[in-house]
Amino acid sequence: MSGIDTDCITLTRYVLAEQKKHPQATGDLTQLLTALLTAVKAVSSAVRKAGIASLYGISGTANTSGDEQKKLDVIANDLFINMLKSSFSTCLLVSEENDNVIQVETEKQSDGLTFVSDKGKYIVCFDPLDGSSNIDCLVSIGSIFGIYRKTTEGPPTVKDALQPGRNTVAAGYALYGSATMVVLSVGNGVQGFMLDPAIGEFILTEKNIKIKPRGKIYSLNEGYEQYWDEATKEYVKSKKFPESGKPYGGRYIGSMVADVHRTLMYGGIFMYPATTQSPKGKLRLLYECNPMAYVMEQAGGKASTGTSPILDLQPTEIHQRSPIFLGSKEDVEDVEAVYKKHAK
Ligand code: P6P
Repeated sequence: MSGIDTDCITLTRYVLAEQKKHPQATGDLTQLLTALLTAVKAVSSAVRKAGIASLYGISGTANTSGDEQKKLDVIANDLFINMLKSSFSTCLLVSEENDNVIQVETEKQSDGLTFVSDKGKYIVCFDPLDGSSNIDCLVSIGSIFGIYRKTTEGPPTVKDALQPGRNTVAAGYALYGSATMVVLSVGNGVQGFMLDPAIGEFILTEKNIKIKPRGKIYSLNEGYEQYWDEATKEYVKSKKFPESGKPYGGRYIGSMVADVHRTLMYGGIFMYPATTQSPKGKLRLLYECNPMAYVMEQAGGKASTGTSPILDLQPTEIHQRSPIFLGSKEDVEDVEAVYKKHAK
């Protein structure tokens, strides 16, 4: 039968092969990613049948940001937490949906058969369903994750989650769009895996993704122009009214994973700057900005606050926000040059 790749590279095969490059590797990261992918597959299934299963609508509970939680938000969060907790590879979790860190304790379940342990060495920061305000209009949404190694002795504390993005061990996102795709970096470039629902496996379809050094698209919410700082106003104006050449195209979906994925694949720049309404920006450092910044740098791009690399920021609070400009290296450097000029 034509069309069947009998030797396709699944995400599991890719991660195992990467693990074998590190003799000291114990397989815990592979185990963690396998558990995380199970959660992604289950979220993908829930997102796809949301209309049928009438999973739309408000669940009636609110998260850290005060956003109304949609039912899919709650399902996605529970899936990520339960799969990661029971993977025996995590000790601490940070979720956009939970006010505080989630300790992975040692506990024996009543059935005596299953238990979770805080002996895992990884910390996972995740947004289980980002862009959920777009659920009811079927715009693409996604899950974002960043994985760190616990570097301290003793029981895990919130300080173990407050690591700079530079310490990332692996990061990526799942995009629930016309298909479900996982984009992942384990520190050796960026790979894209498409979910084949027929076999429930993620298949390598985009090898060694590299972002163009310069693009032709800028992406931000122009409705907030009156709230931008002068540097952002000057930069965006220069894209729309260039001194020479054609203007950039404007694209903005309002779903970070979709906007970032388009930027990665087509080039250009995605921006969520600080505004007078959101002085620290809107997007969260630990589970939105850092994972996306890591993927962008691994793909040859850049991610900046406008004045410094996102990955160099030292977090002080698990839900802290950061301004972010990410994408093609030369486009981000243009923004930094404008900020530098305005700093004088
Ligand atoms: P705004 C979605 O609610 C989200 O968290 C990101 O996915 C997206 O990039 C951003 O907020 C959109 O925010 O203020 O433009 O609606």
